[in-house]
Amino acid sequence: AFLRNILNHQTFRNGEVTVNFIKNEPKLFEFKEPKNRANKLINFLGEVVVNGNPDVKKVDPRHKFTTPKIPSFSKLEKHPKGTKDLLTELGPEKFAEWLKKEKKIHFTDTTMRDAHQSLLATRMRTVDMLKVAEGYAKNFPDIFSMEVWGGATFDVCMRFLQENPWERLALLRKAMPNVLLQMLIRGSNGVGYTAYPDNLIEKFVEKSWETGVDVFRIFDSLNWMKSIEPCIKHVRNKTKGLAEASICYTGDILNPSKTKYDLKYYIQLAKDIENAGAHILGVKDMAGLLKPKAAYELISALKSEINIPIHLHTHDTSSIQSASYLKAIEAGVDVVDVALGGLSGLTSQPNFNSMVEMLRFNERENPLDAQKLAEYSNYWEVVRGYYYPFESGLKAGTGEVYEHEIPGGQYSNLKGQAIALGLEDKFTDVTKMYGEVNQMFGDIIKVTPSSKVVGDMAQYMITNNLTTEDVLERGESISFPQSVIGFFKGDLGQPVGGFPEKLQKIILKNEKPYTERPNEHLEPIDFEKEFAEFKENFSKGMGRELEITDFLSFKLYPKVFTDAYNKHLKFGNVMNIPTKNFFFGLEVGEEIMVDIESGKKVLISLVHKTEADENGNVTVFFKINGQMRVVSIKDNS
Ligand code: 3PY
Ligand code: ZN
Repeated sequence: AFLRNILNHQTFRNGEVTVNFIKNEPKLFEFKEPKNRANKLINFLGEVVVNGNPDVKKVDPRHKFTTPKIPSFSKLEKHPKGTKDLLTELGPEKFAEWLKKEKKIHFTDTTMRDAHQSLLATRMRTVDMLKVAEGYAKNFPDIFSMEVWGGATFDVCMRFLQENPWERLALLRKAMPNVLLQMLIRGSNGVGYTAYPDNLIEKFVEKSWETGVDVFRIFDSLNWMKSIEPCIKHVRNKTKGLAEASICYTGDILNPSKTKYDLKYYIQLAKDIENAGAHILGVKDMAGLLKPKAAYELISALKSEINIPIHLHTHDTSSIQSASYLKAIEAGVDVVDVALGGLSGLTSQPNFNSMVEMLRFNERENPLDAQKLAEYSNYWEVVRGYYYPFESGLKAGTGEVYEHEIPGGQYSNLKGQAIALGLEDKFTDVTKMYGEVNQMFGDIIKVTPSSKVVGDMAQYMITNNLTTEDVLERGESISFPQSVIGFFKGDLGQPVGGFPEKLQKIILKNEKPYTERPNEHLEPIDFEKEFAEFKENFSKGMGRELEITDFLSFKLYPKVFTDAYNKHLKFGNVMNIPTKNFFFGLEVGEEIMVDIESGKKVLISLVHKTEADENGNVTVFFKINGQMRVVSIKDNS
């Protein structure tokens, strides 16, 4: 074991061994760790075998799992030069100029972020991404970017998947060093649901860049420049990446009776974004409301009014968004967001494979290899089967989205929440109420976190049998959800046109609202002091040194991080357990191979489990590398 530790040590592998190497490296004498890690793994697997994964609410015993086929690629060949190399060579300004001059349409692949956020409640695990990431980057170096991080992934990684989001990013960076990696950041709300101190967001941006993010898609959930602008500055000052600040599209610019968000409004916002220093303009159609003709008019107008390239994002909830892309492409949009077939459509992005074909022999064709793309789409389609408990159940596109305007990324979550609250039968009522609440709130931009406020209120009203009139007439006696109170106080910033005053008074009761940036009320973080305290409090560690990125995770999500930390102490690193076994456990006789540290695998099989004894304990027999191990698990049923 000692020899193996030496051989595996980076210093040794780099050929930098000096006489003091062994003396200075106490870790070389740590042999027990792998055994310990394997034991922790069977604690986790034993729990799932006996009680199920707490995140899986319903198991379908008839569900058939199939094994995905990983498209071939050469491990030995280097990654071909791609967009990341071009960014390094040109720097962000020149890169943006290059992009604007490109004739062919460019694509962002959202499969590893928004697609599964919108179809599978963000549950996609890193192992499933890593199986194809390297090959994909080698096969498609021309892709504009891979959206792999941010949005809800940060929270869900820790809360439900027991993964470290920073580790995911670092691993994807390593597997895809040649293409741009993209994240979604909610302006001053970072990757959370509330405002954070400015210096926390600044450090977060800096560390995201260092770990692997190149393109920062920045937005604010109320299109409030005061929240977008500082974030653009952080990207410009702390990274060499691209600041892609976005307008969030809502309503319908073609509808003459919807005057709040008209073409003029969007053009002014786009100009403000350009003037604030963005390298790229994002047009973020989070609910998929941008109809084809509107897309043509909006993109044409933006193209003539601003000088930076334009990147369009939509969700195919209505199922007509590929038509909008076609019109936007005709109007000169530079990049569009798509998801590989198997994880595309409905609340996700339009189908990448079909988009490529739609534009075949078009003057803006991007000549990607359809055969190879199909192999990746098939991979994801099969992998998707492992995540069936998280499917939203939406079977067809819906025109109702133009009424309720629920963002694609929220739809599957809202459905899950409705089920948890026993409101499954009333889901249509919830979506209807969502639209009503939006009107009551003054027709606001709805995207995380403002969309969560509208969703919380809609569910609250349905659960308590309340109508809009009830709220307006006897709201004084109603105690509203915390997120709604915070919103009306000003915690998410200021909506376009301000708050409806009467409702604001009803909801806030005696609390006073404010109109400054919420961040101005927040104390800056003292990194040196607080990081030291953090290291002390979490001293049992993760089997490694705690890093500043762990501290950032803690500051963004204190409770979620603490829970994840405690689970880590008990179960160790569960990220490499195959997805089927992570969610559904093992069957008797089933044998799996799990990576417990880079390159070191253990073979685990389930031999037998007993009935629960009189104390409710089940004894589970595993074999680890052929050796019998036993765990006792309390049956919670
Ligand atoms: C997020 O903020 O997570 C979104 O995807 C918004 O559309
Ligand atoms: Zn989206």
